[in-house]
This record gives sequence, C-alpha cells and structure tokens, in this order.
Amino acid sequence: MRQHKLALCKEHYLEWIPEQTARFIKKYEMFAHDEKILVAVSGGKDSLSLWHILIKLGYQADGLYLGLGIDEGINYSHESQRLTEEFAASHNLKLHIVDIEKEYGQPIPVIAERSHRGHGKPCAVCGLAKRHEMNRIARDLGYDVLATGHNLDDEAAVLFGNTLNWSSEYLLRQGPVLPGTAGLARKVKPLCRFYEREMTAYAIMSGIEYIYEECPFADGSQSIFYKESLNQLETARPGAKLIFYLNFLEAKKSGKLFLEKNVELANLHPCPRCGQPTSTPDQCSFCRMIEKTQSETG
Ligand code: Q46
Ligand code: ZN
Repeated sequence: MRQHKLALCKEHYLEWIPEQTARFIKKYEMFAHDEKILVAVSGGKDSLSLWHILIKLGYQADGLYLGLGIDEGINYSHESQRLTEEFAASHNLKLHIVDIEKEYGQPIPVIAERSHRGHGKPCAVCGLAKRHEMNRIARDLGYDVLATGHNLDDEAAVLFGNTLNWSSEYLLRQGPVLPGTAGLARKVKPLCRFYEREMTAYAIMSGIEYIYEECPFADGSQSIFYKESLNQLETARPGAKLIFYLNFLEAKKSGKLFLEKNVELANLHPCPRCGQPTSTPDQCSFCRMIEKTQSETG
C-alpha cells in the first residue's frame, strides 16, 4: 500500500482492515454497539466485506438486498442475489430481500423505459429507487442506521464530479455520515477511506465469494471515467485520491469551504403516498415516477 507506505502479510492485513474500520466508525461517530444496523448488500466485494467486518467487530448488522430485475446478458441480479443469500446463510445472518418488480409491478429497466428518464440508461431511475427503498425498509423495520459499502474510489469519483460541476448542495451532503432526520435513518459509509483494491484484497483473502462482473449498465458511465482519471493521477502521485477526499472533509469541517448553511432541510414535508420526507411539492420523486409508469400501463 504505497499510499500508507505499509506492507502487510495476509494474517495482519485481515486484522488491519477491521481495526481501521473500527477507528473510522469511532472518528466519524457512525454508530454505537447497541444500535441496529442495516447493511445494503449488492453481492459485490465492498458490501459483503462491510457486512463481514461489522460482524467481526461485534455489531448487530442485518442485510438488505434489493432485487432490481437487471438480468440482461450475465444474469446480474439473479447471480448477485444468489451470492448474497449464500453469504448470509453461511455466516448465519439475517437478510431482507426486496424485489422491485414484486413491490411495484415492474423491474428497474422497465420503469426507466416507461418514465423516459435518464436518456436510455436506467441508472438515474435505479439510483432513485435504491435510495427510496433503502430508506423505506430501514424506517419500516426500525433500523437506526443504514450502512453502504462505498469505498474511497467511489467517494473520490463522486467528489471529483461534484467539484467539476461545483454542485454545492451535493458537496454539502457528501461525507462519511449523513445524519438522520424524522423518517430517515442515518446513512454511513464505514469503508470510505479504503482504496478499492484494498477491499478487493480483503474479500479475496477472507474467502468471500462475490460477483466479479459489474452491472451491465455501468459500462461507459461517467463515474467509471472519473475513476480512471483519478487512477492515472494516483499512479503518478500515490496517495492523491486519499488526500483529495480527506482534505475535502477537513475543509468542510472547518467551515472554510462553504459560507451558506444548508436551508433545504427546513422545507421537507412527508410524501402523502409513502411518508418519506421530501422537498418536492406534493409526492416525492419516486412516488411520482411510479404513479406515472403505472398509469401508462393501465
Ligand atoms: S446497478 Fe443501477 Fe448501478 Fe446498474 S442500473 Fe446503473 S445504477 S449501473 S451502481
Ligand atoms: Zn413518496
């Protein structure tokens, strides 16, 4: 690990990752041992490793798998669900499975097509649906916190995109912890300081079976382009990605980066259909989208 000027053997690496995770959980005040955690698991290396680490650290963590119905080509949803179920069963863990098609009558690619959002790619609709469903399940089942497996490469790519566009509202909300509000669980990213290759190494050394393929729609996405650009920078300057992200968090914390405080939260009201807080007039964006696609079919 050139960025840390550190080299570890397998045995010590498998201790180092959970120790560091515990340190980040404490540093960013993510959650306590008596809180109930819901881990969003996709069958990929990051989310399964996160679940593995939290259990190792003695936290009460259950899993949530969202069936998106993306089965073009490589049977992505089917395969990732199978691997997630196998992981849960072999570690004796509780897993909630929510299938979008069963809940809303149509899988993600169909909702995307019918709602005419996202210029032919389902990712915008998929992201909206994932956020909505994760929030809904966490609230309905009484979890205190929702944990996702975003790693440093994910976070740096998002930060890079938000910085290129100077998207101040997104920058204000980005960080390892998004505090909860009435009706919304706190969101945390305990792996946000680990490089993607560190998580791959952890998953492989721990013998976790995960889905290697990316979702077929990830191909050619902007976030992959940003990741590749940052990787070039990282090759030339080891540690650049970590410094980019950590210095952003520092600047944000010191209050030097943004003078305006976020006033958006004050305008939230519960969506009349699902009850989740929203800032859009009347129903939240997800419920509006579902209503529109359902009325088109009927
Ligand atoms: S799952 Fe969904 Fe991603 Fe697939 S459709 Fe796009 S957003 S790429 S992380
Ligand atoms: Zn709603």
